[in-house]
Amino acid sequence: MAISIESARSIFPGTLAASIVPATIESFNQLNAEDQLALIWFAHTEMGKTITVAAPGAASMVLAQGILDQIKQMSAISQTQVMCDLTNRADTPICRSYASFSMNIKLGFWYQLGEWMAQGLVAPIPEGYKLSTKAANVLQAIREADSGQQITILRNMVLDMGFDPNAPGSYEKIEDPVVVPTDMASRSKVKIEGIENPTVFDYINNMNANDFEAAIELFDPEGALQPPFQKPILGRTAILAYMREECQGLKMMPEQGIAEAPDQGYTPVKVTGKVQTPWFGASVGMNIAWRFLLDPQGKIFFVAVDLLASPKELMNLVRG
Ligand code: ECH
Repeated sequence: MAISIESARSIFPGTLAASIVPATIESFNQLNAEDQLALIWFAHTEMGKTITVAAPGAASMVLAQGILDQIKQMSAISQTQVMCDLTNRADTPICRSYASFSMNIKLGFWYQLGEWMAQGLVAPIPEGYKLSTKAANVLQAIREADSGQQITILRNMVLDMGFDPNAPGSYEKIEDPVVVPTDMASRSKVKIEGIENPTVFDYINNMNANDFEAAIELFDPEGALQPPFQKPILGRTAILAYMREECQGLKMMPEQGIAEAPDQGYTPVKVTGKVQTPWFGASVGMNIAWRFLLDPQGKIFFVAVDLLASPKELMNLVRG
């Protein structure tokens, strides 16, 4: 069979992803806005007892500051209305602006509102708010997830809010400030048990150095990157834009891997390990698999990043 991005998606089919993430998001989406906001508040508060979220960098927050200040000036009723609108994806100017924020600005926006809610500067969740049975079940599902899965659920909830008039992501993005890649002398070099492939090492080391220009050169021009629970992003230009938005400051710690014999010149390689996000640093290590398909020139034709169902999956390196 000819090799395509579609066929590449099913390499290492035994890899078990954390299906709790899409399942929980689906149940969450069926709740009303009040329940959604209260549920996130409770989940966020409970998680805050064991994991620490870092305040976003001031530079990126400048871009959301105008809207944040506008919300701060409003009456409590209007503040609650804005938060419900965002959750309901209503067509309002604030919801349109929100949709144009990069992922980190969206997260930073809610981080700030959360601080203000705790300080009483923005309308809090009413004291004694009782979740519906359905919402309480969703909260319980989140409690039972591991911390990497919990922050992924929370992040996806925040990402889906606001109003994008066309397709999601159709707006011209308000971008994060670009970080300078780590200088060559201070770059870390990972070791991966069972792997010798230079492309895989170069990929991880460049990503850890925020050197996305170098990382993108490792891809086949027709190559694709598939983030957890998403469709593949196709081609170097789109992948580079995605990396600039989503990959600054990530710490990738691959541990072990396996390379299969090439099929029609294409080599499947699976690597497992941990990834940390700058939002939570070392307090959350997400269990991740990278499923690479390298083309006959050794370029990345396809790489899927999976959030794993359990730590046991880190050891699942059986041949596809
Ligand atoms: C409050 C109540 C009202 C409503 C809301 C509230 C605030 C919520 C807040 C939530 C903050 C959540 C945060 C979540 C951050 C999650 C980050 C994650 C990152 C995962 C990254 C991965 C990277 C993997 C990749 C690799 C590659 O090789 C290629 C690229 C890529 C409480 C006010 C809403 C404040 C901060 C999950 C897995 C390894 C695919 C990117």
